[in-house]
Amino acid sequence: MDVVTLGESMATFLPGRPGRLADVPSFDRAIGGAESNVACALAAFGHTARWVSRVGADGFGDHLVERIAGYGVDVSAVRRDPDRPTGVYFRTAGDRGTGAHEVAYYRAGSAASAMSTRNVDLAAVRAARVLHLSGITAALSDTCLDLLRALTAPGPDRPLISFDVNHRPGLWRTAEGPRVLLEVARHADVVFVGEDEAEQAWGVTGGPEAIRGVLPEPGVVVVKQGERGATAFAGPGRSAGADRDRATASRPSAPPPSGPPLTAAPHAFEPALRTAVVATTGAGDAFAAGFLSATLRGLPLRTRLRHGHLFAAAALTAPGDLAPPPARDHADRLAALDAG
Ligand code: KDG
Repeated sequence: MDVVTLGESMATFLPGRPGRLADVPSFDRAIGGAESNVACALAAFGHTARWVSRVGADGFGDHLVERIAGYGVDVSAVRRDPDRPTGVYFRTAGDRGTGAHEVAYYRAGSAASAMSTRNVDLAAVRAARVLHLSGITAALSDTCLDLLRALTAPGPDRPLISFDVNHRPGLWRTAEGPRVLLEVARHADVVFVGEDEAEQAWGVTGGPEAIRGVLPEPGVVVVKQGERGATAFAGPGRSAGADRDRATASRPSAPPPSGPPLTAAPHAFEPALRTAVVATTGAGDAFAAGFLSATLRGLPLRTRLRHGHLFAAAALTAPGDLAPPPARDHADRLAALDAG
């Protein structure tokens, strides 16, 4: 597998019209889940991707597994829980970053929230060049947090760990969330975090450099700066330069890394693309997928950011979380264009 992702997915109900949850009369069923979103985008782009999770033995569980498999994602390690339901959530149309955004989760006690080191196939999770995780899992339950800690612990069979902070204040049952997210992020090799998210969670206000300052260990830190763009730092973290080598190793069909070594580009900024935004939810997952795809292909840091933006632009123009990324040859041509 190129990539394995692990996390909860939910039946997602998208509003039929703008307005408060209290006023919206009808919703369309879709699928949501940060980690399965990443797997779907990568599989749609031609990578091998597996999503690992637990869902209920119910219709929404069937729907999630069938839809995610429909993107070409391997779902063979998804387990059904006969006693716990599949999680569900409703959201409004407003932007996540604004006060107009409302989310109603019905996921406490869900099948995925009971994930643990004992009921998840750890070998299937680790059998990848990249394992993508997110801070949402840390918030679901103590057993999920233990699982996350086990997967991010140093070890000989550890794949490259990608971690999207995904701070969801509404999910945390304690005030420990920000501290736990920082702890887990420090154990990862590639970290994605929003500039606004870092301020909200950790009180870091000094921009990308200051965020890198609180996350010196990961080989790569990507700071997403909303519609302005994104900044990536590579090295001198714990795995400087090693991320690309580990991610591209043992892939017979992968072209040899063609860009300069990461240490030649210790950081890079790329502006975001201008798009007619329909809904921002899922754009961060798409960005992570694009960046990871380019990492797997051994592309230089700036090109990774460009692929992140290209994938995100596709998701931004769809009402749900997911939109297929551009075809690979098209994305490569677009990523090679110089702005201006
Ligand atoms: O990134 C999109 C996700 O936030 C959405 O699909 C729902 O996974 C989700 C969550 O837990 O918020």
